[in-house]
Amino acid sequence: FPLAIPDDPYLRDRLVDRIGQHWPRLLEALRPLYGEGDWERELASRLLSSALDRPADLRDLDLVREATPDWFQQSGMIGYCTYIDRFGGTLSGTNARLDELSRLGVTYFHPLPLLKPRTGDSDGGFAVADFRQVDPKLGTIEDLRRLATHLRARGISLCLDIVCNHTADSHEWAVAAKAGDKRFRDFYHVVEDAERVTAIEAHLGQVFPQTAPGNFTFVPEMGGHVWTTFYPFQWDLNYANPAVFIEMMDVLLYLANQGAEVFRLDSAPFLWKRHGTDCRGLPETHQVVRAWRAALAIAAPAVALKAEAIVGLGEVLPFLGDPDHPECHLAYNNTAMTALWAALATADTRPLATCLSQALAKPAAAGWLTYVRCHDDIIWGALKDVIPDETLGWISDFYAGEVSGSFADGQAFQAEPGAVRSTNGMAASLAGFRDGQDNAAALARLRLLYGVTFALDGIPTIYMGDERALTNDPDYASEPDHGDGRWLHRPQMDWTRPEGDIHRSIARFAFLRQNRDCLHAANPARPLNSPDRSLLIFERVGGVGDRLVCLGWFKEHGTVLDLSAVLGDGPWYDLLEETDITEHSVALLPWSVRWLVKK
Ligand code: OTU
Repeated sequence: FPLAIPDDPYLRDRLVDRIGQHWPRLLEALRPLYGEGDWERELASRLLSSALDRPADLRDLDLVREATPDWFQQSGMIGYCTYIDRFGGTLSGTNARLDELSRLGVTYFHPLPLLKPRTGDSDGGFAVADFRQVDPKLGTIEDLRRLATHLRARGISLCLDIVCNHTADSHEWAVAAKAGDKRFRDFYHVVEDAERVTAIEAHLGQVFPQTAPGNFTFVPEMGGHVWTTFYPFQWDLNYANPAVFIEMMDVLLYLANQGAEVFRLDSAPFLWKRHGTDCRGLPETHQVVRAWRAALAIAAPAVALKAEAIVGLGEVLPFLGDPDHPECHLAYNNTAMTALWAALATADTRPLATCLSQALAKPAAAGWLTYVRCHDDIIWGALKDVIPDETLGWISDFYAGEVSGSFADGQAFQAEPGAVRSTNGMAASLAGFRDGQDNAAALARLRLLYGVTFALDGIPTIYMGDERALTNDPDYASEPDHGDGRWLHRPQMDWTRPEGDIHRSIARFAFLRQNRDCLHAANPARPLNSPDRSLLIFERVGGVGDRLVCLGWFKEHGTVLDLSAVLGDGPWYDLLEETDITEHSVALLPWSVRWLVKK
């Protein structure tokens, strides 16, 4: 370690050990990228000052987490995700709504981006103008600290987005770069030659081909084309510059010291660029993530990293690293989510079972975040290895309501030419819920998706409003800067909407997870041989003989199936219905879920 460690009792007791363990890992990850150099002293100095600034209560949390490294794998972990303005209006307004979270058993709260965004369109806050200030419309950094403290007092961990791939074009680094500051120009990728841009583009995909075509934006002040994978106002950071790594590490540590306990690494696959490749999930990207993990293990070990990589499982798994090279603690199990919707449209659960089997490849110490919906579109391409393109195209049409007999009330979103259009819409709407109609079937479908998700291994995360079957926002485009079709499923929370059965069901799923050994993430969901393609069966088996079998029936007609071959000896007890099953045969209502345990 290149610096003397100040004589401080906390540092002496804890930090020396942590540095001894993790500093070599940090260098091992970064030296292949940056060589040996002055950046090492700068990195060490930022780490030390963040460690010194860490508030006493968070230092205590560090100790607790070091003693319980499986904290995010525990069965009682339940998530909730929302935009602050849609949910509580402001950060202090959100404080007043925390009982709503506790009633659902929530222990992990992910408010979508809340740092100071650029003015005008900010891609829902994913174009950050200042990583150390809160959006003034939502509150102040003190309000954020207060919210984190209140959440922690309830046993709820705060998850914040780290928009690490890009900054807003109005971030001070971008402003300095535009003013001609060479140091900050190197924070971004600028390509002067238009032909070179074309050559690089030939290897790249497009995320928003209609609303933000291409991956470069010509910026006259920069005298060239700035790399902008997403919107033109989101400038990709240049991680080949060690100063960028250090600044973003400092942002992580700063926000950790405000009380964040999980970081969602937004757009993680895109961090490193190498001309002539598709620039997604390059090995150097993984080195960067590994280095952040080591830095946190030194200065804020209570904090977990979550990869936001909404791609095929083969590209997601590397973000969880391996025991010798840990990366993120958590990743979204997006293939399971996507396959769940595919099963609902096709009544065929086999691709979902395949995705669950493949997800067993996750390292034991890592965890999934499982979910039914989020603030983004459902990207069908993530299933290209398990479902043929033609069927994926049909499913996309199905959710856009373009297939006869479809129950869904969603919309298709942009895709590259020839690719399957993704899907927008609130979960309730995609399940067919329409206000003022008989919604029994739609509610059964929504409950089925949540019931399966809550039985999987991972942190099941509720997307705001799903607990009240909140539907699409049909007028989304009338709000300024909300032209992007994803605003269809980012409505205002309607607190007057009756809670009803779906709220009761989700709260019950959450309650039943508490302290149930077999639902700890160390016990993954293993699909069992199903006698019918519309039936998903998987088991969770705990160390003390505790076993839960989840049945998901994805068909509009009920059935009775002899499951003795799969279930083994009875009698069984249905935890959700609180009924005994003494026969070999199990009855399944249309679109239903059952959680069985041995009586
Ligand atoms: C993320 O999503 C966010 O979730 C989006 O809301 C942002 O617009 C975007 O980053 C830019 O900050 O492509 O369709 O594999 O799937 O990063 C959403 C990762 C996205 C990408 C993901 C991106």
